[in-house]
Amino acid sequence: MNWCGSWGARGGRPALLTARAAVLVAVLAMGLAAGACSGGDDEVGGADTVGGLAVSDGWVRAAPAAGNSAAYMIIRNDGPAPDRLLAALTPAAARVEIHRTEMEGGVARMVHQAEGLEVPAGSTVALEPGGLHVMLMDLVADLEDGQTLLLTLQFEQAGVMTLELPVRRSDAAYMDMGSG
Ligand SMILES: [Cu+2]
Repeated sequence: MNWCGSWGARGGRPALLTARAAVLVAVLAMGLAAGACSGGDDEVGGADTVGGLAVSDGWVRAAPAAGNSAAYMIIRNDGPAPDRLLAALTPAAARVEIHRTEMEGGVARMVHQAEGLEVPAGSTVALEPGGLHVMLMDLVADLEDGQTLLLTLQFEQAGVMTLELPVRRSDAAYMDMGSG
């Protein structure tokens, strides 16, 4: 049993109201401590895994300090039950939300996915430019091409997974930045 993945089960459904801030701090601390988990035993075929979930092809858009950025990845649920990405956090940004970019009358609009992001059993959910993304707001430092960013994902069933994502320059992701 891998304690990285077992945290979610012990904590139940943690990211709720009054306990939310404290839990997120705990998740961050655990996520950082668990950094080795994502690159060690849990890495299978280039994907990071926790429970029945596998995350691959992750990257983050380069952006300047105090600005916004977005993280992208492929989440695959090989388990028998649906799961849900509830929250994410990184030491590199003051605030992190799950967003979906939608086109409305030719204008890109970002919609906060307050209920999180469902990953149905036996399916793959793609976070990619112009669609779903993990929004990183108020960056505490420049995110430069070639750097690595730690991103902790909190799933309802599978628990917590910390990814090391490469930072890349990209023009394709501009509509996910919320810059008018
Ligand atoms: Cu966004």
